[in-house]
Amino acid sequence: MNAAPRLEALRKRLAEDGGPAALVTQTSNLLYLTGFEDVIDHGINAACVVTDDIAWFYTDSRYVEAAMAAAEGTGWDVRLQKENLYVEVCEALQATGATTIVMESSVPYGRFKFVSEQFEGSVRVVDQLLEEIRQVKEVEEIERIALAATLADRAFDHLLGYIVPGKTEAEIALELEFFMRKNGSVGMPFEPIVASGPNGARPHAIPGERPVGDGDLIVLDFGARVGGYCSDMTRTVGVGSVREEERRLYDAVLEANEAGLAAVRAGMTCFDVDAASRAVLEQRGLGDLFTHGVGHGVGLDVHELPIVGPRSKHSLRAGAVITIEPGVYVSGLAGVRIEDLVVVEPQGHRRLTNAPKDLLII
Ligand SMILES: [Mn+2]
Repeated sequence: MNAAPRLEALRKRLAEDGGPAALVTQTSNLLYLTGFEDVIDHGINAACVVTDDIAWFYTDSRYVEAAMAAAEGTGWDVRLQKENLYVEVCEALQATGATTIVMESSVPYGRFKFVSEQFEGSVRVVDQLLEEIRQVKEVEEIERIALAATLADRAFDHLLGYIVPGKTEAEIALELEFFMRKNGSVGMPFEPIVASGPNGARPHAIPGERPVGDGDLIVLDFGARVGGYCSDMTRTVGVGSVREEERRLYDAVLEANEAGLAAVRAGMTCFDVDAASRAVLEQRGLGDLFTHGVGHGVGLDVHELPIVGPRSKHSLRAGAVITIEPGVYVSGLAGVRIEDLVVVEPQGHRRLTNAPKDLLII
């Protein structure tokens, strides 16, 4: 992907901030800023240094050859870290006359402290240094997220033929992962959630040895990663004879999901999208059982901006990719969550998750 416009967007942001040098070290930000897809993994030791006229990519000997190849023709100057990355970055920046460094606010404190001690000038953190820019996706980014979403849809369809009473949550989670990785997911954006029966009442339950059985609802929350981009979806299915009480919960959550989706369009506040979905559950007296926000942005990270929740200050922008995922959680009994991934458009949204949403009974 051509990442040059992203570098320019960061430079514009720095100019508005008085022209500090940016020192970027968080993995998904490095990936976004450089577009070095076949170089940057989650274990990489690397940093980008950006000013008006500098674009340095520092990394160590394990990555440098791949980085040089990726950087060809991009304007990035790849620099080999010899001993200590941050000592070398600070010395090089010092030599350019730079007086201020900004880092991501998500940087580990130890790293921030070390850079602050090394650099003879001011070092500060900036909220959403790149995350703000990352909200609005380029066409090619949306294409990749859509591919990841389609792969997850296929995995769900596959599971419908795999799940039978007696399979454990852990087996189902493994089958999900196996299917997605076999069909093109590079790793997993997050550990799949398979939460059956009362375990479903824990929104982020860890799949365990519980076998699924008659009367259970099973919450399946998972995603794939294609071309570096994540997808995220949730479906809740029933096993055998699902009771009336659980069916009512399901119908309410489905209606809340549809109400949330109907509220999505560019310019809408995230608060209002959350409220539109939440109101459905509140009207049914289930508001207290919905214990999280309605959704979040998805991209290189599975959770990114904007946050779609009751305290959110964000507004939806065209080209943002978000989830709509209301749920209800009844302690000791069951959980229901239905999550779709959508692209925000000027007049509405485009769904990237297309798996069926009627209550499917296995
Ligand atoms: Mn999600």
